[in-house]
Amino acid sequence: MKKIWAILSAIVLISFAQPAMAVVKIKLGVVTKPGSAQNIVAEKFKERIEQQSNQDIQVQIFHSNSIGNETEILQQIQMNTVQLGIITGGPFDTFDPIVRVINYPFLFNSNEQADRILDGPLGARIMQSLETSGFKGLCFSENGFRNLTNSKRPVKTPDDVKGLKIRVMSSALHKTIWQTMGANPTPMPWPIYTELEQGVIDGQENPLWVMEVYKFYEIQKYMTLSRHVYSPHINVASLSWWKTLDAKTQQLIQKALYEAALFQRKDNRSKNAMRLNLLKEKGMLVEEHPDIDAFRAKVAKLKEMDLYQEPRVQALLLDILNATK
Ligand code: EAX
Repeated sequence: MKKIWAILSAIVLISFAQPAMAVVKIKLGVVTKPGSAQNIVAEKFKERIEQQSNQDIQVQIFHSNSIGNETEILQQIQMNTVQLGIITGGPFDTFDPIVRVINYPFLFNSNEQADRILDGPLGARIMQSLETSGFKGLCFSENGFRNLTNSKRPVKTPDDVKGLKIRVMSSALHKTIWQTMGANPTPMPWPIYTELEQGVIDGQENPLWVMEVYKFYEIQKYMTLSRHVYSPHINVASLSWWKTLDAKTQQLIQKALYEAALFQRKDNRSKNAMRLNLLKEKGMLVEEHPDIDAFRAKVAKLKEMDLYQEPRVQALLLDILNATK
């Protein structure tokens, strides 16, 4: 009996001496499905943070539209009913016009350039600005360079785009880009397979992984390697939630998410050549050398448009254009 008491009091003492840290539970939202660029970041982050925090931080991933489209996920992050999101740049447009700067057409011409700008002080200005809308910007991962596909005809020059019904992300900028190119754009949230299949829209634009993972080769005959927009994910936390975390927890999360982003960018880029081959094997006809100068000329006037007239937005655009000359 004595022995039992001794053991019990030892247990009580130990548990008082080392109060268990309250477990931090994170709901993380992505709109796309497992195997997608966003999910690769989310899964890598979950694996790292749970391991690095000895399970004191736990992540539940909501994917495949289970908690809504990207705009709806962002609204839930603002309200702190969801804590983290790996979200494509486009739908941030209506929350803060500054993100239009990184979706500017033909802004970056290489992955290295995108990394240098986004990971540096210019990218930090975007993250800083997002706080005004209730987001804590943590880091960028990537969807990648976007390419046009359609079911109607080969596209090599802007003339070929005329009148094509193109689905674009929920973004005033993306809509304007395609209007300026001469197409007939319709903003529509993800996913869009059914609309393409039924011919409600003729085409869409996305990085190569999307055509593979979502099997767009089944319903889109033509692809143009237009690389017209580099499409980052902006990885954000709910600002009101973030402020409740202690500094150590914040650092752990920030570090694990950045590691996951670096892992995913590398992974995504390493697969592009293989994907291009696969899409051709599946029967897509690929225009590999479109007249980029002609497309670029069409959208040159965008920076003078209302979309960019807010002084801080205009200033950042000019700074990034200078830094990427
Ligand atoms: O990642 O809506 C879009 O076109 C996005 O690129 C989508 O989330 C696929």
